[in-house]
Amino acid sequence: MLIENLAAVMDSFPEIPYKYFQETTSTNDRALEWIAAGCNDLCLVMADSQTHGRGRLDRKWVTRPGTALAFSLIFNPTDEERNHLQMFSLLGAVAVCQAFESRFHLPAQIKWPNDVLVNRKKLCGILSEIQWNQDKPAGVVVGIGINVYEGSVPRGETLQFPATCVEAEAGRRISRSSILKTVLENLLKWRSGIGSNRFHQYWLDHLAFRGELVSIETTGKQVFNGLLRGVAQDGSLEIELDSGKLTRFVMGDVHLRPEVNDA
Ligand code: BT5
Repeated sequence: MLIENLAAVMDSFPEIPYKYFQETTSTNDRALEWIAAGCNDLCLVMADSQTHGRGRLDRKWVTRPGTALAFSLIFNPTDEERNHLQMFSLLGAVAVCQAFESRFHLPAQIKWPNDVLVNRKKLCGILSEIQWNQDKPAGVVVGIGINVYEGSVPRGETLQFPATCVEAEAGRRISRSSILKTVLENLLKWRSGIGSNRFHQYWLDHLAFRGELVSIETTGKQVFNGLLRGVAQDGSLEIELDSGKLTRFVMGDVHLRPEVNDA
């Protein structure tokens, strides 16, 4: 199924050439190939469904036909942006969060590092990847998956975190095309603010679980418990460990500790 009104949406962004796939392995795969073949700043790959959608650490991301948004926007980073490439995935989270909050009036929050939650359930995941040309970044891909309609939330799979979709949270159907349009507008709008105080403040103000007791599992499978204090300007997560020591994490998965938060 073609995303409803896709051509009309993309007419609003004449500067963004795009490729649309009914089904593909992963829009990030197609985007990385497009960079390798040569493409300009701001090119978009979209798919109705993905057979090998992926999350961080090669985890699986499910995109069911006719229900969700899966797209990857390619950035050709400027010299200035090359200094903070890791911030591009945060750009995606800020753009999606603001789309849901301002345009669709949903209480969206950002779960570090880059999930978007509504009512504490995951509605969007973001995977940013870089295509290198020798030691220079040839392009950055910001891949965004959003559960839109009923049926988009994976069933019968073990999810790492409770999940939801826009239709369930809004209590009405909001079209994929209007979400896509608002997110693209926000991505373009926030790009120049990457790394700025305003960007950092938005991120802090919308940080899920701030001031709550959490555990963080690092990529080395070590688990740390503490109070989630905030995020630093460079995007690292600040946790006051149970020992009292304020520690910054650059990678990992955060979970609430209901057993202590509910106590
Ligand atoms: C993410 O990883 O959440 C990043 C997902 C990025 C998906 C987009 S879609 C467009 C582009 N093309 C791609 O191939 N990827 C990007 P992570 O934080 O590692 O979370 C992955 C975990 O989310 C999985 O292990 C599942 O538990 C869960 N999950 C999978 N599909 C889901 C869905 N549709 N909704 C909610 N949770 C899901």
